[in-house]
Amino acid sequence: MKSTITTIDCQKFTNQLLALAGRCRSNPYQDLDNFLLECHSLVQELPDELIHAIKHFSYKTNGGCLLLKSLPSDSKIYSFKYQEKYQLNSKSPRFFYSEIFLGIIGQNLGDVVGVEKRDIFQDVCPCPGHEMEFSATSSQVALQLHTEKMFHPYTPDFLLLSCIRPDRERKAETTIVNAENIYQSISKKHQDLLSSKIFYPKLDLPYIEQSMVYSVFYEYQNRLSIRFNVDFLTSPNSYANESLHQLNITVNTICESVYLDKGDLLIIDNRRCLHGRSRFVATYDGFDRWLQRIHVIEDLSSVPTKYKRDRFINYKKDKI
Ligand SMILES: O=C(O)CCC(=O)C(=O)O
Ligand SMILES: [Fe+2]
Repeated sequence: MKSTITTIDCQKFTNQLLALAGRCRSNPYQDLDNFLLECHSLVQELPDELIHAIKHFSYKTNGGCLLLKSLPSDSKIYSFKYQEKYQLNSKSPRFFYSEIFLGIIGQNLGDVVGVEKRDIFQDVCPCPGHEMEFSATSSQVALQLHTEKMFHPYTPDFLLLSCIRPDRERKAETTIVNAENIYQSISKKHQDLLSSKIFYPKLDLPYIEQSMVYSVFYEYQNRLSIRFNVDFLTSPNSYANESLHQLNITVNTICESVYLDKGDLLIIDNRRCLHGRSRFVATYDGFDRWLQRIHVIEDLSSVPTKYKRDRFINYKKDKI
C-alpha cells in the first residue's frame, strides 16, 4: 500500500525561511489583508525543493498528505497562552511564524478562506467541557477520521495544520488515511454501495440540505475522492449502514499516524484523505497542545459571488 504521507525536513532551510519571514511586517490579527498580501508575494521565494514538493502535491500524484518538519518557530510564542496572541500589538514576525508559513504555503496552493476574519487562522486547542465531544477541541476521546466540512457545498480542498506546541506527554497523534488505500481495502460489494448516492446527513447545520443524498466515494477532477465521518452519515438501507460500519473499521485499521511537533506543518488534501487525532491529556493551564489551522480552496472563482465577499464564503448562515 502506498504511504499517504511525504515528509520533508525543513531544518536545512532555516536561514532562508527566517529571511523570508522577516519580510512580513503586518500583524495578522490587526491587518489581515496586508498580512496575506505580504505572504502571497513570498510564495515563489520559498526554497526550490519546497516549491517542487508542494507542486508535486498539488498535481495530486502523491498520497495526499505532505509533512513539512521543523519550520522556524519561536521560543517566546511556545510559552504563550493562546488567547494572548490576539492582544499582541507587535508587528514582529517572530511572533507570527505559524501564520506566516500557513499564509505562504496556503496561498501557494490556492486561496485561504473562512467565514469571517477571525476564522482565517483557527486555533485548535483542547477546550474545557469538550473532552468527550466529536470536535477538534476534544482530548479524552480520539477524534474520528473525517472530512473537514464534508457537507459544505464549498468543502475546503486543503487543510493546513501548523503545530505551535505539542501536548506535554507527546501522545497526541494526527491520523491520516488516503481514499485509494481505503477503496483497495474493502470488498467490491462495499465499494459499490459506498459509491452510490444513498447516504443522508445525520447532522443539522444551517448550510446542510437535509434532503441531499451523498455517496461516500465520488469522482472529483477525475480522481477518487472521499467524504466520510461515521457519525454524520446514515441511510435508510441497512446494507448501506453496514457498509459505513465496515468502512469505519477499515479506516481505523489502515490509517497512519503522525506526531506533530513544534514548527511542523501538515498539508492535507481534504478530498483525497481523511484525518483525525488520537486521544491525549489536556490540563487547561494555558500550555496545552496548540495547532493553528487554515482552510484553502483551489479555485475561489468557482464560488458564486452571492456567497462570497473577498475571501470570506458565507453560504446560508454558514458556520465554521
Ligand atoms: O488535532 C489534530 O491533529 C487534528 C484536528 C482536526 O481534525 C482539525 O483541526 O480539523
Ligand atoms: Fe478536522
